[in-house]
Amino acid sequence: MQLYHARGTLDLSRPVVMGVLNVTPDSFSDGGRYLDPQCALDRAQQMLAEGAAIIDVGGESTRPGAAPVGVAEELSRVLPVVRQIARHGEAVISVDTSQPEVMRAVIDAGAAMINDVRALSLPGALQAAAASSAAVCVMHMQGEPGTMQRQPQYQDVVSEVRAMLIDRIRQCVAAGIDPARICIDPGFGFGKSLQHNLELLRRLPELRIAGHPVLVGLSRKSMLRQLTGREADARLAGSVSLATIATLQGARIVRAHDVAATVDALQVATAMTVEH
Ligand code: 7PM
Repeated sequence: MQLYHARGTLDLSRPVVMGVLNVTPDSFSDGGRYLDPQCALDRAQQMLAEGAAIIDVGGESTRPGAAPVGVAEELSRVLPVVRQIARHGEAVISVDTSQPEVMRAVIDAGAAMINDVRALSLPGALQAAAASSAAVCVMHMQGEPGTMQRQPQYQDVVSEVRAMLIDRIRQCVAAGIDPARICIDPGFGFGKSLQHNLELLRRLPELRIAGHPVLVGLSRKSMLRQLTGREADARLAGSVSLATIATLQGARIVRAHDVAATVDALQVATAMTVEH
């Protein structure tokens, strides 16, 4: 399996790690540390050395209850960082954004992929992605970041997430996005209770849609507080366990803060599933 992006193709015959680079002042796990482009570049290079295949740069905090960020503010955080990383070589850069203006600017600056937790639903977002050759990650979310965790409800979380993703893929393709550029994500923690998250993980194979790699983000998420009682800075073991499980369930891209440990886990899981 492969994913086409603006700078080439990503080989997904084995699962890969997408390293998280938060350039927000208030991000829950590494707040403010990588607002400076040089610090961000150092961190990106460290994650690449640890085996990350993609660097995911995010300038809008999607934390439940977070205040929305203006486009100008988001651009001023993200663009210098994308430029700096792109200038230094071959990293596959993904940008976590919902704003078409940000999409156009970062793709111009060298980003290869758009990771939109709103699944290209803002006006102009589908068109902005279609006008480029960037890969897109289409994620499921119920509600909006500010309120999504209040009372998430589903009849059948897996079939509802699957139906939404199929519908979104169709709209992406109708807008002119090559299907080979689209990956899908159930959106763990985005309008989901612990039971919903666990059911999605248990039934992840049912979410496979032919030709579209599955991306998962489980790293340090609050489901690990519910499962282990631990705060965000002590969820490494839980995160690595979830990454391993997701890989065994068919995920091809694993979004993670702790790249080295997650790469090891994926290598171990892959050794069992892929012939050596
Ligand atoms: C609070 C809640 C803070 C959630 C941070 C987060 C995903 C993502 C994020 C994901 C994709 C985090 C998240 N999560 N993009 N961006 N999939 N595609 O844990 O699950 O970093 S933000």
